[in-house]
Amino acid sequence: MNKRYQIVILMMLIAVLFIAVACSNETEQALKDKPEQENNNTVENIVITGVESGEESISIKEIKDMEAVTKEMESISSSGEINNNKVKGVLLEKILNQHGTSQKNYGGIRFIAGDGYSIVIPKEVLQLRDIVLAYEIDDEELDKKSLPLRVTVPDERAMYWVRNLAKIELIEEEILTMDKIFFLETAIDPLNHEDYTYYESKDMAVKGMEIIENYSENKDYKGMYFKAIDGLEKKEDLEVFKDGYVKVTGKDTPLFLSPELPKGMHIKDILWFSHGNTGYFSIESGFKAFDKKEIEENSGIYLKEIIKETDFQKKNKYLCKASDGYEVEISDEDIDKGYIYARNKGGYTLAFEGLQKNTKIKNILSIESIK
Ligand SMILES: Nc1nc2c(c(=O)[nH]1)N[C@H]1C(S)=C(S)[C@@H](COP(=O)(O)O)O[C@H]1N2
Ligand SMILES: [Mo]
Repeated sequence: MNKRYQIVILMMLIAVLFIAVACSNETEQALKDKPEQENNNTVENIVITGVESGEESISIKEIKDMEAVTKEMESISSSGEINNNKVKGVLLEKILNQHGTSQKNYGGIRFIAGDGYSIVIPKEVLQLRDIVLAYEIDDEELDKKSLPLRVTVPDERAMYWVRNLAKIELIEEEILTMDKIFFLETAIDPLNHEDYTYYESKDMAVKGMEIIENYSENKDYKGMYFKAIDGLEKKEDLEVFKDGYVKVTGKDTPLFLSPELPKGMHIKDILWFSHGNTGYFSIESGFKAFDKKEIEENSGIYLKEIIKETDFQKKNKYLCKASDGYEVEISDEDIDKGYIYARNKGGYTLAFEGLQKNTKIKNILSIESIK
């Protein structure tokens, strides 16, 4: 072998070594779900933000000195089981009344636990339910994980029963109607995909921030809303979403999750979510949630089902855009003829039953209501 060949082979070996090292680094750095966090049992005061004075703090002792209530209540577990509990504690409403306000005044209230868990109780639940900050359940002191208080909400899902309560955020109501929908599969395609290790599987995920920065119209709008295929509804804070990921390959997708969040905050099998006036709809989830129909030799779902499901703002005209910039304007009369199907070659098409071929939009990215 001559010298030149030896040098070439040596360089190739170095390159292979370099790639191998880079790859192993990458797998090491790949996002991974952390085991459940320890709870923080040092909570002595509950902080309440969003009150007129800005922020208040109430000690656990003060809460225990208030008038107690005892209530029998049911909760619904994530698998649909009903649990019966006798809870003793103080009504949230009593505490809020002391600060000159009521749970009915808010668009939502976020309960934040010492262990990193948090959840927004939405307006509809606040209007309807007596929320008790409990320090005894079934005539017993709380278990260690729940101390010092557990939020209890009758006849609602256990996800609202926040253990280890540390902070309460009162959220002002802000209403925006959704008038633009992005189709998630097309929308995320050009975004940066990161490796995400989910249990035993190596999947891909897109950072929440990327989605918001690229598509949301009101980027600072605080509240997000999620709806899953099974009907689960959930509100989440913009910041929590931006720091998290949407897993787009493998099990339970689209799945909202983050290595920093307790598993109870993950949202599996998302059908759609909204951020202010901007919605994001998963076509693949739509295929599971709605009946697929044979339409013009394709198997798809009607756009009107998506519009109905998402409570999309109806106007006189709709602008439909493809990922390559192709646009079609559709009248309110024709919009119900729209249907979406997966192309054999990949990607999704929006077509209109009985309309001309040029209204067919390959790689459908978005639809918006216009005047
Ligand atoms: N602090 C804290 N509270 C929490 C959670 C959590 O991870 N941390 N998980 C929630 C979820 S998702 C559910 S379903 C219930 C589970 O309650 P259980 O263990 O009493 O069944 O607690 C809720 N409260
Ligand atoms: Mo849960």
